[in-house]
Amino acid sequence: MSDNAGGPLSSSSSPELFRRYQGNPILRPTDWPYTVNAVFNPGVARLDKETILLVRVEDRTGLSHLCVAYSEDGLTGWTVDPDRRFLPDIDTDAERFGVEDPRVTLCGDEYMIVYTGYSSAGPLVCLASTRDFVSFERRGVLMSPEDKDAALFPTRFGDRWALIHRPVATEPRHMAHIWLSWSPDLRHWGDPTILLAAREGAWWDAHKVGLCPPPLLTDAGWLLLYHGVRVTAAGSLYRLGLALLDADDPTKVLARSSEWIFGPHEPYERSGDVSDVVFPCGWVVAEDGDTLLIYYGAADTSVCVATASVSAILTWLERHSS
Ligand code: BMA
Repeated sequence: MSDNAGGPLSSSSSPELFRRYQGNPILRPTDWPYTVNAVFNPGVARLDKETILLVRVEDRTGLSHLCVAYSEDGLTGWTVDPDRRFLPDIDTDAERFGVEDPRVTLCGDEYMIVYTGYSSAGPLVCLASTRDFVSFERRGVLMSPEDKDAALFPTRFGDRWALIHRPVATEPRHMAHIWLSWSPDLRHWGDPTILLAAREGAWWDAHKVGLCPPPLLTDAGWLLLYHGVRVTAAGSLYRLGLALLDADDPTKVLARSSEWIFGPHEPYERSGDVSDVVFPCGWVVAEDGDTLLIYYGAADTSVCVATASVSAILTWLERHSS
């Protein structure tokens, strides 16, 4: 399977946008100081000149928790810190089967971590906050099941917070679209609208779409990276596409890529606990203001990173929007 398949018109586009780091995977289960099954889908933040990954760790019960790994340059020299962990509160139903896939947004001086709680009724959206990734404050359940792939914008719009999330509809055919909801206080959510609908038929993002990292403000608007799932005879294929929202009114979709721009290709993405999955939950912009480092889970097994140029992405999106 290739991430650059497509007609001649697309040959100059997708492959160059995201570049895999040659040292991938940057973190594997064997890097953990305790027994784990898989490490993947990390959220990311910058704190005190360090890149902090909040890695989803699936242990050998099958349940997941979150654990910090940090590095100075965001690529090499990772230290796994078992003293900085966010463990599921198994006494609450919301996190009964673990916590998964964190997306971290810096809101003022607090990091807001929107994560999936795996409840007895299925996945739901939870919020916790931290200033240091040592102590965490749980701020409650934001969306009831089934809902996941959620993240906050870093700023309010007027006097309301906005959350991107992904509920699953029962009709038609369990389609899963990306939605936007609003809140005055980060507790009570309403005014939901569909932001990006899953496409249909043979499209790469037919059936299911979900937000990847939190929205990133650029000169052209809010940049979104999202995953699209196509169900094939061999299983689900997770690939990535781009969209752009209006800077002042994020309900307005200015652009959406027609092609996927990144997909499973390397052996560590094609084979693992769940094959053919690339699943980013976080990105950071480097000091040059243009280089993006995108952190993703590969095949639900290891942590990888790819780089891209924000300006190149925006130029490409202008030409390849449907
Ligand atoms: C999604 C999420 C991710 C996972 C992906 C592929 O639904 O649960 O955590 O990486 O499936 O298995």
